[in-house]
Amino acid sequence: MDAGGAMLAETALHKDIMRPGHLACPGCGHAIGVRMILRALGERTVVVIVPSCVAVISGPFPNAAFGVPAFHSAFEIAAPTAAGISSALKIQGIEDVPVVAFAGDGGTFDIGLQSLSGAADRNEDFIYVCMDNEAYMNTGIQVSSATPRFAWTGTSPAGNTRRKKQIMEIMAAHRIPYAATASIGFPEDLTDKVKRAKGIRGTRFLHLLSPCPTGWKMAENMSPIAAAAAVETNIFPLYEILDGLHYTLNYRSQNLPVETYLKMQGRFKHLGEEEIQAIQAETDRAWADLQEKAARRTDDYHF
Ligand SMILES: Cc1ncc(C[n+]2csc(CCOP(=O)(O)OP(=O)(O)O)c2C)c(N)n1
Ligand SMILES: [Mg+2]
Repeated sequence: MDAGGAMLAETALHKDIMRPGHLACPGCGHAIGVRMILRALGERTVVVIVPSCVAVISGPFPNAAFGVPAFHSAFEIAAPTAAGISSALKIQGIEDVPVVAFAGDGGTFDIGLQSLSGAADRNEDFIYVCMDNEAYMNTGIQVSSATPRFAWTGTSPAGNTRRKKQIMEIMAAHRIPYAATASIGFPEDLTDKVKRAKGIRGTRFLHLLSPCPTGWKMAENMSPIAAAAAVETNIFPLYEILDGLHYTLNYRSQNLPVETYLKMQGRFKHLGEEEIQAIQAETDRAWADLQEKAARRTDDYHF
């Protein structure tokens, strides 16, 4: 970083917690996402990481890149680990230190789902960020239940036959105080949501779309562009759910055709017109459903 860059990094607005020199691949969405989230949370934060690319990015002690205490836990227990640390801080009278867990889509949608559900059911006090790059990237691009339909991965060489699991609906069903989607292509929205989450107590869940240039088969500079295109095509809308009931749409997209997003990525390059139209129809249906939920009057819900 040059002198100007270093000065900018030190101003109040741009104070970076994450250090340069991390171990992510060039253009990694997770590195961008973690950096933005730590900036928004500030240096009095404790991080929990589980096996995923995030664990690699941080690097080993004593050279870890995160700039805050980071606890490595097992793949399937990001949420209860965060809950335990959060409780331990409170027992010591420390109430103002947020605990944030970073787990991948494999660690959230699949392997950590049971323990996440238990912690959310108890409304444990932590922020959970699912860093969704839509496959098990760290182990070489295997399909997960977050992989979109038709996408190539190493274990879906002819295209994924399953549909992406609806993790936001699963989290909403737990009636947690705060759940939101976010995209590294919309940094202000992401920052706002992290700050909002910080001000709420209980289980807070962020579903962050975090492209992986290697696994999505695109150029290194494409992560934020693809993450923004997912939002602009309604494939990944930006919204919040309060108490599992109140839906708010945070951004009116440009309604671009899904093709705009799909054509950016080599993992979809085998798709024909029929598959593209199937994705368009499914996206339109989900977008209409979401708008309906956001328009619903929820003031009289007092459950
Ligand atoms: C119980 C367990 N199973 C499997 C692994 C091996 N493993 C480590 S990272 C990883 C992939 C993680 O994928 P994801 O959660 O999507 O995170 P990403 O690497 O994509 O960021 C796997 C399978 C492990 N460490 N522990
Ligand atoms: Mg992943």
